[in-house]
Amino acid sequence: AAVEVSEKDKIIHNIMTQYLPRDVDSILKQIVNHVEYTLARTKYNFDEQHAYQATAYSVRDRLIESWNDTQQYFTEKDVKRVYYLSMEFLMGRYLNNALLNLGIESQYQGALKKLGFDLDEVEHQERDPGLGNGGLGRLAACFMDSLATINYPAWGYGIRYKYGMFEQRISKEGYQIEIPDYWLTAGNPWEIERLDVKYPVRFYGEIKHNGKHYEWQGGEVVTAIAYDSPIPGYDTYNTLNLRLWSATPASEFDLDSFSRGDYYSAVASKEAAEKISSVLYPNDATEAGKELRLKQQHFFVSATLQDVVRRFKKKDRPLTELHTKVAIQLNDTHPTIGIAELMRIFMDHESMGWSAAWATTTKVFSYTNHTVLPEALERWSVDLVEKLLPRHMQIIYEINRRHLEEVVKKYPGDGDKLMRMSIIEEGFPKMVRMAVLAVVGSHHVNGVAAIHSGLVKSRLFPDFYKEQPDKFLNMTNGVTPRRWMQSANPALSEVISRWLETDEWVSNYELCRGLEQFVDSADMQREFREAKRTNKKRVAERIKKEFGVEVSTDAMFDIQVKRIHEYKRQLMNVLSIICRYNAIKRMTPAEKEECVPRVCIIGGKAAAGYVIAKHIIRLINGVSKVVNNDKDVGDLLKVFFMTNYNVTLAEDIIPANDISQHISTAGMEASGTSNMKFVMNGGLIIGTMDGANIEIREEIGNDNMFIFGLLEEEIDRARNELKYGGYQHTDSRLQEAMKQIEANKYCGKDVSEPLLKNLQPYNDYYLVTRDFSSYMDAQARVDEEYKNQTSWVKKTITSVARMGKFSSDRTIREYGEQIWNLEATPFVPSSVAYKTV
Ligand code: GPV
Repeated sequence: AAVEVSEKDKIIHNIMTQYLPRDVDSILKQIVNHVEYTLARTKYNFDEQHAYQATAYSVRDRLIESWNDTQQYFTEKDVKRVYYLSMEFLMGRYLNNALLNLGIESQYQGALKKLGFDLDEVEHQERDPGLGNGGLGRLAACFMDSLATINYPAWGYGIRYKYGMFEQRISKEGYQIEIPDYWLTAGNPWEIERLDVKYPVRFYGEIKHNGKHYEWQGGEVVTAIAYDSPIPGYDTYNTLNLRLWSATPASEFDLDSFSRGDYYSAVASKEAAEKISSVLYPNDATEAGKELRLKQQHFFVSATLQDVVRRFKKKDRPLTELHTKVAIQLNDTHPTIGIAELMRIFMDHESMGWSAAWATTTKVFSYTNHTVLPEALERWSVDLVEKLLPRHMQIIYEINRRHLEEVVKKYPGDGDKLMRMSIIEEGFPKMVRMAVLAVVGSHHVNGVAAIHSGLVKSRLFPDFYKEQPDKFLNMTNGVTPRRWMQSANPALSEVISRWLETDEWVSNYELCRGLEQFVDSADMQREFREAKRTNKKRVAERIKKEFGVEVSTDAMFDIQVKRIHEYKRQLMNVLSIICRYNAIKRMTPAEKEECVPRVCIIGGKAAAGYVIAKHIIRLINGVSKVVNNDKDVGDLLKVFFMTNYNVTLAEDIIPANDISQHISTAGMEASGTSNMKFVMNGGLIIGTMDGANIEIREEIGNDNMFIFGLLEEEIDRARNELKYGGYQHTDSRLQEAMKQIEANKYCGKDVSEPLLKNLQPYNDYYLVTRDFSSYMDAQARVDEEYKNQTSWVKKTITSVARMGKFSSDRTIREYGEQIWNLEATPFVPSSVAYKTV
């Protein structure tokens, strides 16, 4: 379609026809310009932090060019867009990712070198924005990278928390300490503040009927302000947007309180508005149930939907067609209030009737479930929802009434079914089940790995599955090879590209299958091992610096990094480490000669209020201290708790893994995503038949994994056996370890008592004692196989070659085709309105 070109457009085009040039000297000039004009520093004397900021601004300039063109192009083509709504985006650092995606890393390296800086060091100046807890937030970030790379029209929407995930420190005694993460201290060069993009969001108040429709009035109003970050794709000009909302006082004034002469308290009450976007709830897979959390949810969802509807209405057409241009993905139930909010907008603002509003709403939303743990399923008390969002409560009741009416029609007299399928849980207090609302209001519901999607159908929503089997899908998670291989592991990436004679695998992972034909090549084996050694050396240096302990790169690097949670069973890992320690203490010199040295690395944060998880951290630190200082052990075993695990630390240590642990009780880890990253980086997995481990095994083969433990279908029975006394472990190694803990060898009884209590048969919900022997057997196989370094490296090569399924590009294509109905839309300059390359 031809685009009209105005005189003004022509004038602007004539003076700004060129994109920012990409040669070293131009880039150098752009950086120095930002030092002087943006940072207002002298260009003759600036430090690394300012070099970082100026570099970031210069990269941002480029992204703004492509961002503007991409968005204008999408609008011109009137494409359908997906909006990914997530309370968490764990983006990690931007700079290196942007340079690699734009393909200008070496030019920036050159420019900075001329200025006397090392790009690597400059990149290390960037703060890691921790706007998420763990897997769910990082998945959203990988998805944004793939959406951009595949050229899908998409936006991310979330919250711009002032305080992200807390910084973790460890006290002298080995306890976790939480420090607030004020990540904006030095500003954020990647965001663009849009003071003109703002929406009012209301809370509390009352409902009036004006004869035509309901109106929500009074209460409190805050303003949501947009902060945009451009998201570049790899090897494409397309640039997407991540829009995060920040809360500010509403501009409308409550004249009453001012005229009452209550000036100071009126101002103070305005200040309270900012609390809404001030802090990320640091809970992983447990539900907090706090009023402020529901406020956060409605705040970002309401602003987002107003923004989406405004964009749709720019073209003159009925809102009943919204679903033809808009798909909204709910990242877990956190944004589910949006289903009621869109209904409210349709009916109360746009005068739509219920049926039309509901038909459209259910064609717009789809919902991803990320856990079957009952304690993580969000439920809000009816009282709270009624108070905070009175109109939404009315609408939810009406959604439920109509929904249950259908159920009654089909199953007259089946009260149990009605109770199970109701959005409202009857009880004291009455609760709104957000997951049921999400299922009822969505056209598709998906789990995040095959086993998990099965459990979503069979355990969480069996009644719904029976009625609408096609509504339920599996979308196995994936991770982006750009950040997790190309950027995090340049050593291995270089080897892969050289053997494949292309670096196209970075956006087409399946090409890595081509590595398999060389698996017997001694050269390739050597190069894989050299890359591994490079990565282990870097981590060894980090350990030396942080702990003052030397570790050998010949040792097996064994890593478990993830949020600390009982179901992830870090406790089982540390118990096996204690057993390993005891075994080493008993070894003869000849046996020691045969023993494979291990460096055990554990990392992760415990939610501040999760007492047992914090005890586990304390135990790990206690074991670390005893083992690392025991002269008898020497190099054979070293144990480190890596503090403050985050995306940046993950990028550093994952490439160094020989083996990684994904050992959740079967059925409890929905997918896991680090399991994928570890294998892509040339390591093997010891793990249970849980989450995506199962599909990884399917892809890379049973010989390339160390699988152990009960299967999901065996768990209920085993739990009952433990609980009612039919089973008691007899593993003498475990008995010895537990005795030592009981004798407070590793930590005080404040920690050892509650931990041991949890391991008693009637309390061992996570089946640590039940899976223990099988786990130890698997560990023995790991030791044995590691002795044959040739066969080991061959396993890692084969595994890297076969991991294509777990690229988030594959995942996002499946969402695009099966749920969102999107078309890839690469930018094509189609009119004079765009600049020329
Ligand atoms: I629900 N997950 C998370 O990180 N936070 C949450 O609040 C919830 C789930 C995780 C699951 O625990 C992982 O198994 C999964 O891989 C990840 O979400 C992404 O789907």
